[in-house]
Amino acid sequence: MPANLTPAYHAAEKRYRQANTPDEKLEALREMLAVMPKHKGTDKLQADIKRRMSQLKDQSRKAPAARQVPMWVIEKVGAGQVPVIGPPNAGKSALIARTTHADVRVAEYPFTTQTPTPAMMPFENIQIQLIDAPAWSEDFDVGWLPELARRSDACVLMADLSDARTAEAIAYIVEAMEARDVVLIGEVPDEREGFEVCIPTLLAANKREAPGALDTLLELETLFGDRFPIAAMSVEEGTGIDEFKQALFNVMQIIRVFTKQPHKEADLGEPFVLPVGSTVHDLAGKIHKEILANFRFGRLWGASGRFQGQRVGEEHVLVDGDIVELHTR
Ligand SMILES: Nc1nc2c(ncn2[C@@H]2O[C@H](COP(=O)(O)OP(=O)(O)O)[C@@H](O)[C@H]2O)c(=O)[nH]1
Ligand SMILES: [Mg+2]
Repeated sequence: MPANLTPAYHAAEKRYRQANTPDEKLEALREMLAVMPKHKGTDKLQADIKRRMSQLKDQSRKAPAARQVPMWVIEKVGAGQVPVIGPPNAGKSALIARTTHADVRVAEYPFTTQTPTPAMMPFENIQIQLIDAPAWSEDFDVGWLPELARRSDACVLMADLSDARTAEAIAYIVEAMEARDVVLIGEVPDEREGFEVCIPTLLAANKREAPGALDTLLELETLFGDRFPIAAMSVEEGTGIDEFKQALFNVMQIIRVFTKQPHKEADLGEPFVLPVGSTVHDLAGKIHKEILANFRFGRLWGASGRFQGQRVGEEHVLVDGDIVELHTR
């Protein structure tokens, strides 16, 4: 049932999501509860907010000196920002070292990576910004990782198939993220309920050549196959890497669109990257606001057209690989 939440509620919810301390969070939750319409459609949300409030109160009783969590904000470049998260030793840094030109440390011992390190991974005609993140486990809580994930375009969750208990480690991370309102999921639902943020996520199952890996992979498929697409690979042997890149691109739900000028060849160099479902209007806006303001019509070559060179309006929905000629006044 639609809850018909007010702008005041959404403003308070935004404050909640951006709050840095438990006190700020509590304050924002109080406000959300106060301004929200109280009817059947919001019962679940009200209960949810009350539960979070009591959790926060519990927490602050246990740890009176709430420590500040350091924040990392990494400038987004390329087609999307994608942290690679997972338990220690899964091969997160090894994957980044193999797929990008970055010089990241790969080590036998856990917790080598302490700060997030961005690196560009080429995929066909685009670059995806991977972030090497610290390991996260029950014994080593990285408070700012959910914040990094929340601001990202997608996540890679990496499991270690050489570890028979990797499914537990993955479940721990998924739950710990969810407790901080970050829902890692393969396909983000259209209708969002509550105030969590859903981040499209690929489960990367590394070390598939290791002894016992197949059993562990089957367990992951049973437990998480409905929730995430799974890409099995061996970074060390260099197998499954191309499939991993393709699977990540699919999870990101983006399309690549090219533009051309009238009577000229299309520029098939660097595409414009847009979310799935974007229109000619969105493309024009991304190029220049003057093009948007003076837009007359487009001509389209590609899979979304009925025929090549078809005339299209602003509302035409584009697909991956489309070429668009924009005509302005
Ligand atoms: N057997 C095997 N070992 C791997 C593979 N990929 C990485 N490793 C090893 O796993 C260890 C941890 O790798 P690292 O990238 O530092 O893990 P991180 O903690 O997740 O960043 C290193 O000794 C790597 O050489 C793989 O595909 N197979
Ligand atoms: Mg590492």
